[in-house]
Amino acid sequence: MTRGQGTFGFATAPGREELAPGAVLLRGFVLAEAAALRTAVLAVATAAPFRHFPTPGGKRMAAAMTNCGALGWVSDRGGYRYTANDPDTGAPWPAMPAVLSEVARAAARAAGADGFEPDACLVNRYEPGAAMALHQDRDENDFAQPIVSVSLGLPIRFVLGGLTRRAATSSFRLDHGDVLVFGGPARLCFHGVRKLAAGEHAQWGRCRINLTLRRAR
Ligand code: MD3
Ligand code: FE
Repeated sequence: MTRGQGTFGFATAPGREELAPGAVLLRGFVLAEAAALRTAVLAVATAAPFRHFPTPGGKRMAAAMTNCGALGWVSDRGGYRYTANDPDTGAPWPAMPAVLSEVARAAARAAGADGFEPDACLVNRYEPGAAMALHQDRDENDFAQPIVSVSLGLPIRFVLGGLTRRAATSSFRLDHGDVLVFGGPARLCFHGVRKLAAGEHAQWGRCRINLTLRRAR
């Protein structure tokens, strides 16, 4: 993949928007890989099916989830953590398909973070009505590593806050093929997504998929 390069703090290349310092939106960055990404996600979900994890508070996550890579993010009554094995089957999470690690590396590089090698990919599937409340991603070991998020399927409203829960928020539409990179000062920003609106996507049908690629350890 040949992609433009940039630096956190460098705001105005075409297709590249800096939403906040360190938060870079690459619109349409994976449109050329959409079919390969769909094949990869379907293969992962065949080996490790989507499920709704219980939350520590005893509800269930609105998004259905699965993982691939050496580590997977899980939730249960005991809290949030990364595991090497699927808690439903005991099997290791499926290996990360090459297209996912390649897209993550290229997107991080385009945002100014060279050498990103994710070891965990959380796959979130939203159906109409599902949302994700404002939260921070802080279950990883090294907050100097960026996070890359890939949106596929139906569009959704993404909410980006600041470093405290009470800080002001802004919202942005995420479309099929968009990629976000969160690094530097944005790595610990609060974020979430509003309820998915009904719709039908030509490739994905009535859902939105989000791939969150992280370096967990
Ligand atoms: C900002 N997923 O899985 S993606 C998550 O659309 C998660 O499924 C949402 O938040 C989704 O944890 C939001 C955008 C995103 C992902 C990680 C971030 C935004 C972020 C990490 C730091 C700051
Ligand atoms: Fe998150």
